[in-house]
Amino acid sequence: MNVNDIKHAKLKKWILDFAELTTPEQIVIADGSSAQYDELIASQIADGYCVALNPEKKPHSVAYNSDPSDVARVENRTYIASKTKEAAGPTNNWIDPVALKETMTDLYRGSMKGRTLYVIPFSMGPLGSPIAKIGVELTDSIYVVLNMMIMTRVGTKVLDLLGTDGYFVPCYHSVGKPLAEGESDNGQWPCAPLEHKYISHFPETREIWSYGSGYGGNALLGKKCLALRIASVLARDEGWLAEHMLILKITSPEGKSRYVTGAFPSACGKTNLAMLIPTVPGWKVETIGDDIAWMKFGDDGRLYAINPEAGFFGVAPGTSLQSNYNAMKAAEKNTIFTNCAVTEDKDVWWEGIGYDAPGPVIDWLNNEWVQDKSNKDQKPAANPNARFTAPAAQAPSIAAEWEDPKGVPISAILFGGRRPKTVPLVHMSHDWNHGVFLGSIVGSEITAAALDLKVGTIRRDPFAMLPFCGYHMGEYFQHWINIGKAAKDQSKLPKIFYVNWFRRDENKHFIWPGFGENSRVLKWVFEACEGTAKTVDTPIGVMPSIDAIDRPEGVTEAQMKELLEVDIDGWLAEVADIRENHYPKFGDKLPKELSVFLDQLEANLKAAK
Ligand code: GTP
Ligand code: SPV
Ligand code: MN
Repeated sequence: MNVNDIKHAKLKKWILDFAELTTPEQIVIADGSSAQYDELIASQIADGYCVALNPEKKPHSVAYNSDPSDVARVENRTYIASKTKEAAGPTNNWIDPVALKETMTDLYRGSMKGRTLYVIPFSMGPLGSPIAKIGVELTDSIYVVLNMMIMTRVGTKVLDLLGTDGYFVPCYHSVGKPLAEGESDNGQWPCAPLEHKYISHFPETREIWSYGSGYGGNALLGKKCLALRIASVLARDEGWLAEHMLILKITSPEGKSRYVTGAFPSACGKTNLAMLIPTVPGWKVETIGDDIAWMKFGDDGRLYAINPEAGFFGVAPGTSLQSNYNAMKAAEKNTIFTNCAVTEDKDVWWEGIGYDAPGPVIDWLNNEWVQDKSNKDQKPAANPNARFTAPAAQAPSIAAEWEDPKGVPISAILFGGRRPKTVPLVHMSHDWNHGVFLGSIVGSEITAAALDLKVGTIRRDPFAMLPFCGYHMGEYFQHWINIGKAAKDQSKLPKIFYVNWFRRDENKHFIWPGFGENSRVLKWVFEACEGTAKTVDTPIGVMPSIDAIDRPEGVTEAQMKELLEVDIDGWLAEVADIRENHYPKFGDKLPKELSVFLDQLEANLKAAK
């Protein structure tokens, strides 16, 4: 298909105008066919951008190494360019949209020289679903085309759906590395220096302009840019929720199923929870989604969630057959690996894969790397934010209904993060608004999923949406409160929980074994939804009684007590920090309800002291 065959006049003009600005050699439409995918992969292998993996180990799969400067999202180069700074709020980088468009237009001028402009028509959500949104990404990165083909629903069928005048979210992307006459990348990952990178969102006009990075959420624009930052604005305006959440289905030994979503910050365990294999006998967990949930009320007054994505862009390090069997299976074929190590027999390897490196490997920096377990300071062979891009349908745990256009009804919402202290294994809110309070105060240790932040330090990451909310976070809190008010029947709203798998002992070891053992907590959550859970009231909310959750192997009675205890002084320090450093940021946009909950929490803690 040729660009001139496009029947949507506005779309065609938009493509041709961008081509005129960026001056690519040619324009190619991503038609969504496997023939085109294979052709593009073959060209990438031939040009040295990636290596073909051993078909006996990882059929139909490749491994890329990115530029060392382009390995994760760049939060300090990510912009919400609303008309006013106030609309973007205190937690987003704001730039004036007019000035930004001027700057970026200059950067885009000639930026695709020597390259091909690919047109990627994509649908977030099952094609034609009333909840789905269509976007079109223009990019000069074949890596982006290939990843989008796994992560979203791409192709001419999307153009058919658009017809002659359908609505699409326009998304520009360029790696920002024009080629001079006769110049080639020589297989090097193309990108621009940090100061030229821009991941920009125009919430009022629903546009995305990305420049300079080829990696993950910076470049696969359906994901964080459309499905979270732009969608959060649409959701606010249209009365639904666009969230950084996994979606799972849990089934009890009696055969009763419930659906649970969970918002944890980047690299804090969503993919793992969505795919876990329960250690509690008789229970079953299946996967609907691992990163993003769009939730709307159904006619029955319940909140229904869909996964707008079609693949997993999962963290590789730490993923093993023991920790996440389903992810390993999902990524055993038809997968793109990025910044993993490659073994001599052309398989991938990473830290925490469950076995030692089988001989020397080529590390993510393209150097030979020999494992030295005596050297605790050895640099890792895989980048800590190395990822696999795998089709969701390949996970053995995928639920039959994962593409149901009406979504699945949600019984429980979990919030969480990495907290070495203070926050217990699990507690439940008293009601929806109290749950909104819990979401608003979430904090977490920073992980390698963003480039420009100090790994390990704790920051507040409300609703795990700090880097992904397209508007004022105070208004976002209010929107959550409004959704609760809009429920026809309060008793049908999901129950809200705050979980923490990441408590550490004095030797910095995790106290809770996590992964499959998290099913013990999911079981309690399930029982709380049924009204059969053993609970105690505490100053912070409703908690399991000490015998409510069976102790996993390796956790002592004293440790279990510690995991389920309310650390009064720790929580008082938490309250003080929220009061001094967190809530004041939102000014008069902070919903009154939330400061009342904070006062109440402080009073409860003082009374218990
Ligand atoms: P994004 O894709 O960045 O949004 O991350 P995510 O929230 O899906 O995180 P993921 O499940 O990929 O986990 C990130 C890292 O945390 C991996 O190295 C996991 O092995 C580790 N992890 C996940 N769950 C647990 C857990 O229950 N306990 C411990 N200790 N580590 C976990
Ligand atoms: C995250 O950082 O939350 C991710 C990875 O899911 S990325 O797609 O790069 O944003
Ligand atoms: Mn994520």
